[in-house]
Amino acid sequence: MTDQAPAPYAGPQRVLSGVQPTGDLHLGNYLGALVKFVRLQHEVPTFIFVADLHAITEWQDPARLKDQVREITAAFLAVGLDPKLATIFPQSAVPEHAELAWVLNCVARIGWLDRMTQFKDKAGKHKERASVGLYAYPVLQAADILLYKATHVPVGEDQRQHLELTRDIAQKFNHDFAAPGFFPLPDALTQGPGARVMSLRDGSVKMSKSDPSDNSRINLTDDADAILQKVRKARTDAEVLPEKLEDLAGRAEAQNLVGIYAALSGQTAQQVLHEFAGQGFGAFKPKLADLAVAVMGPIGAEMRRLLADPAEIDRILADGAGRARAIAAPTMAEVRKIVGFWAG
Ligand code: AQP
Repeated sequence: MTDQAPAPYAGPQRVLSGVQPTGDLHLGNYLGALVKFVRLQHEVPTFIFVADLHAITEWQDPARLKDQVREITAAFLAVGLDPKLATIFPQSAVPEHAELAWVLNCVARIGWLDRMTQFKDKAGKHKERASVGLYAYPVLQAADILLYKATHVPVGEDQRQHLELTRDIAQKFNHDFAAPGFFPLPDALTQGPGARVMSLRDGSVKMSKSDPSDNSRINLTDDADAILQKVRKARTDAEVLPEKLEDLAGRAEAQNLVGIYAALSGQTAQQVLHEFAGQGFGAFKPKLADLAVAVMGPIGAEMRRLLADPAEIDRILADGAGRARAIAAPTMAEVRKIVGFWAG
């Protein structure tokens, strides 16, 4: 044993992220993840997948799942992902994700998974009835990332804990199998004004596809009328907007709406307050609704146009799956050798 630091990862930079096909994408997914994908595709080789393996950790109608994958792909394209720049693929088309997840299940410790707050939130009071897959979800996520030796993972703030787990798993694999620097320790890219968009009905919980109230979120497919109604009904308080950001403390709903306005307009929250200080929500909400319609409206329209040609979406996904597998298969072959598998 030496006390030298292990060799750092020396491979190329790669970006990877995924989105589950579990329902309509919303403003939180858009600001927390999708806009970052679009920016990064110009800077670093970028892999974006539709996470159908993750989706079935909770029940999905098999007759709908392929269409759900197409809908998420249409959203990727509509926000500006370019399949020539980014590799866009369905997770289940690359079987190495599940294979690496098994190996990493044997690296991750139960104590580590027991600390994952997303499992606690999703399983609720009846965790004994949750699927084993839901519990092991963060290990599959580690496999998704490490299969491509991704160095940067753009995600919303809610995923930060899972990314820390991925780093722990990578470090333990590299150490236990005496493969220093084999897997990178990826960085979560969570920064940005839309890193944590909250529900429009309750500023203490995140905006989510699975929230039973459709009024809690703005969907990418909402038309102008639906967006106007949802913003109008958004929960707020009776006070006016303050001049200074620190004076928003303790006003979760107000903070959320100001944050959304800032993210959609490309300003800081402080700049937004500068513009609206002294005004109440009666004045602020219509401005926010107009801005949301201006940004989201064209995305929904483009999604509808793309979904009218599912064959083209399928072609993009098949092409992406081939390109993804060209990276994934050699990594998995190396893992088999490192672990000492018979079929190595
Ligand atoms: N409210 C949010 N604010 C910012 N980012 C968010 N993300 C999700 N909600 C917010 C980010 O969107 C990406 C895709 O998420 P996902 O669909 O794979 O899973 P999720 O995080 O579980 O999203 P939802 O909407 O809450 O789905 P359900 O309800 O099915 O669990 C991720 O980068 C996520 O951080």
